[in-house]
This record gives sequence, C-alpha cells and structure tokens, in this order.
Amino acid sequence: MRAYYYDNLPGDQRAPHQCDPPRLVSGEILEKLNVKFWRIELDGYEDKLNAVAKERGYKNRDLINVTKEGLGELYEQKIKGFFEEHMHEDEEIRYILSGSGYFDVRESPSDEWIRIGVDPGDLLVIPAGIYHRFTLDENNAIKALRLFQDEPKWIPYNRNAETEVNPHRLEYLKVVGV
Ligand code: KMT
Ligand code: NI
Repeated sequence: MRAYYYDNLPGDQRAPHQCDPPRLVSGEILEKLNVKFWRIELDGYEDKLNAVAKERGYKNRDLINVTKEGLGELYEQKIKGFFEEHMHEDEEIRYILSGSGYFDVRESPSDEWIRIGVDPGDLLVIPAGIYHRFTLDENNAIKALRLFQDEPKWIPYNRNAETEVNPHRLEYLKVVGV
C-alpha cells in the first residue's frame, strides 16, 4: 500500500497523480481517518483472511473482477460510477488478489484527496461515511474479494447536500473527531 496526497491536476484518472515533490501520507494519518489496512501475503492467505474476517464479523464474501472482460457491457458505466465521489452506510472491505488500482479517500477536515495504491495481498477497510472513489491504474485490471457482514450494502451515495447530513456521515465525523 502506498498513500500520498493527490495532485488535483486534470488528466487521466488512471495516472498516479503524485505531487511534485511527492507528499506521502503516513499510516498514522490513515489511522486517524479510521481507514484500516493489513498485509496478508497471497501465498496461503485463506487462513489469515478467515481469521480477520471472523474477528471483524465479515461472514460473507464475493469476487469482483474489474476488467473489460470481467464487467462486460457494464464496464464503462461501472468505471465511471466507481470514480464518482461517494459514501456508503457500511464499510467497504477489499482484499486484492491480483492487479492494482487506486482508492482515493477524503481527508477530514482538510477535504484533500489521499490516493491509496493497492496491490495483491493488501486488505483495505474504508469506513462507513467517508467520502471516497476508486479507479483502475494504468495496468487496467484488478481482482478483489469483497467482504461483508450480512447483506452487501454497497449503495453509493454520491456527495451532495443530503450526504452531508446522513447519520452515517455524521457518525463518521464524530468518530474521527471532526
Ligand atoms: C468499489 O466499490 O468501488 C469497488 O468495488 C471497486 C473495485 S474493488 C477493487
Ligand atoms: Ni465505495
């Protein structure tokens, strides 16, 4: 996992968008934002992933393959939707099996974008209520396990006046002390 502030320059969303010079983001900063992160090596990952899943109550999982082949007709629409700034009312938990991509999360209270590059073996938990978005990188492929507690509640709520007062958003801000 690599984390840094996004440069906010126009251009391809799949490009790194590192600042020049880079402004790296520490694990401590991510912790403050309640973004959680583990490394579980792919070789024999099952047992360790099962242990984290059990401890955190993630009972179910499915596989998402973000490629043209994997998403078929929905590809363009999905890629566009993933990159709209949004929040969920539940955690977004991803364990990367192959490929790579970027999760951008909004820092509070600065409202700056932090770009998190994920690679195989990364397990990322994006908390409920945080604004975020996802894009493939220039390799154009990622395969990930999506873990969830009961029913998947992955409705994306695009940022607007309503999300600003969504109870999950307000709870998130309280938890991170904003
Ligand atoms: C999401 O919800 O943004 C996704 O599932 C993106 C692909 S998972 C690497
Ligand atoms: Ni999301």
